[in-house]
Amino acid sequence: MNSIPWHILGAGSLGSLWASRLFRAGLPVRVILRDAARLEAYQAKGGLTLSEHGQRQRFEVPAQTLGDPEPIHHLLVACKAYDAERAVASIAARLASGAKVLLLQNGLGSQQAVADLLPHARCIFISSTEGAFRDEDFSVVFAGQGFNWLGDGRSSDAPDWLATLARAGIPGEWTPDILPRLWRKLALNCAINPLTVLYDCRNGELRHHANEVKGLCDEMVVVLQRCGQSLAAEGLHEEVNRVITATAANYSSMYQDVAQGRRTEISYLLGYACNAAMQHGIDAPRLNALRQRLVRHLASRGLPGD
Ligand code: NAD
Ligand code: KPL
Repeated sequence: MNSIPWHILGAGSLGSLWASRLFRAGLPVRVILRDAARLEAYQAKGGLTLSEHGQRQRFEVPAQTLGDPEPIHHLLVACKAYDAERAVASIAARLASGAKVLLLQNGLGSQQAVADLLPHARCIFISSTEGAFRDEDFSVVFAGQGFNWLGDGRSSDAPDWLATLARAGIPGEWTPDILPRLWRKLALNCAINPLTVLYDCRNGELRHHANEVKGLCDEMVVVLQRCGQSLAAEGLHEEVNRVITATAANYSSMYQDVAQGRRTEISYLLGYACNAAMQHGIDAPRLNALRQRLVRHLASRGLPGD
């Protein structure tokens, strides 16, 4: 099992963090890059750089392009949600039958799209609270300790390769309840992230918008319950307030995306919640109004509303 390479699709923040840790543990790893130009840029850098606890370390992780013929047995998809399906489609022919495909995307929607594309693979969803950002091309800063919940929504037994992740220092645990976890994180993100963008503020400043936060949580709870996600709905407002307090000094991930002129994952977060409400015939005026305000705000910054 340990001689089977881990292919990492998407050499951005989380992809580089995972690739560096697996490689450092002596496991075979390949980074998959878009094309020959990206491969050349990667080789010029001499590999991936990981900054952790103030120390920078370079790892000469082997890299290849999407078109490389090597079969893939273990794939980690570390693209943004809006890129995942297209990126996976471009390497689908390389996946061995029964391949494990780990999906790191935030929100919901992209995982199902990838799973539908790969009926012969075993797709595993991950809900990650680890934090990383790129300080330069192929260089990542490990900014926040966190945890990874993994599951496929079907089996309750942890796969044997999970121990490999632990050996590489990647904190994680198998859960039969991965969908409730993904929904819960989506709900937290819906109640916090768009407001931080619209009010141009850190998470903690949302304490001054308590009624608006409560109204969004109340609607989210109804959406979650109607989607069969009562577990994810339990005590949502209290947890949102706890997260606002615990991360008061932080800027939300969506805030950071917008501030840096990057496309957001709105369609897989607030957009997904609004669509789910519509499909269940739920009137969700606050969530829908928030989505419209956010889309207008993004357009004013020249960013896509999907
Ligand atoms: P990122 O933008 O830093 O990295 C994505 C990488 O994928 C980029 O390098 C991009 O060039 C590459 N990519 C896109 N399409 C590709 C293709 N067709 N072929 C090859 N490479 C391709 O993104 P990230 O911050 O690492 O986030 C990845 C996912 O993890 C997102 O859904 C995000 O919400 C989630 N997440 C991120 C963090 C974090 O701290 N960064 C934490 C939790 C969850
Ligand atoms: O996950 C987050 C994010 O910024 O994306 C938190 C901190 C929970 C805020 O929603």
